[in-house]
Amino acid sequence: MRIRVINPNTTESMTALIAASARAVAGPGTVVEAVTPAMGPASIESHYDEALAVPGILQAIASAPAADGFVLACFGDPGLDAARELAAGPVVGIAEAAMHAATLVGRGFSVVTTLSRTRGRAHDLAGRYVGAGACRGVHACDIPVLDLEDDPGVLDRVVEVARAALDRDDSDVIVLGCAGMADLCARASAELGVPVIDGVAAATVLVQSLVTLGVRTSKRGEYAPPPAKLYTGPLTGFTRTSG
Ligand code: 2AL
Repeated sequence: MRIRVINPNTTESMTALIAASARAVAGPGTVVEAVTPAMGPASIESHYDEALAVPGILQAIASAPAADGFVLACFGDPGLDAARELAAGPVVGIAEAAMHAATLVGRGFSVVTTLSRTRGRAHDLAGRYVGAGACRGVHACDIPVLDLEDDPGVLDRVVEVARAALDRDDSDVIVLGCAGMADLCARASAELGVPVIDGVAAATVLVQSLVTLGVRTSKRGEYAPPPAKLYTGPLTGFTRTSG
C-alpha cells in the first residue's frame, strides 16, 4: 500500500525527519511517500499559520489519487475535516492518532508541546478526540518548531517538562505535541520510564491498519466531496467543477 505523509509546513528537513519516523513503523508492503506542500508557512505555531497551511495540504491530497491513505503530520491537525472531504482513503492527524493511542496504554496523558500559544489548540483537539478527562494537561517547552532540529538541549528540555507534567497532572503517558519531536520519542521514553507517543508513528500505523481493514473515508454524509464551486483570486486553482 502507499501512504502519503504530509508535513503541513514547508521545511524540507522536517519532512525528512517525519519520513524517518513513519518509515520506521511501516510494514514491509507499505510505501511511505513523505511530501512538503508547494505553499504554506515554514512552521506552524499559530492559528494564522494553521489557516494558511490548509491550501497546501489540500493540494497535497488532491494530487495523490493513487494514495491508499494519508497522514497529516502537524499536531494541530490543520484542515483534517477538509482533507477527508477530498480523500477517498483514510486521513489521520497526528494529534488524533497520538491521543487515541495514549488512552489505550494509560488512564491519563500529558501533552508536551512547543510554544505556549499552541496549548489551546491541543486542549480543543483533546476535547474533540478523547474527552477532556483523558488529557490531564498541555505543557510547553517554549522551543520554536524549527529550533527543535538544531538545539542540542531539546531532549533534556522535553524530558524535564514531561517529568514535571507527569507529577503535576498525575498522568501515565506523554504525548509529544509536535511532529518535529518524533526523533526524541524512544530516548524520552527510556529516560521517563513511561510510554511516550509520537503521533507521526501512531498515525502511520493507524492509517496502515485502516487500509488493511479495507475501510475508507465514508462518503455518505459530511465527508462527501465538496460541491462544485468557483474560487477566485489566488484560490482559482481550487475551483471545483463537480461535487
Ligand atoms: C507543529 C507541528 O507538528 N509542525 C509544526 O510546524 N508545528 N506543532 C506545534 N505544536 O508546534
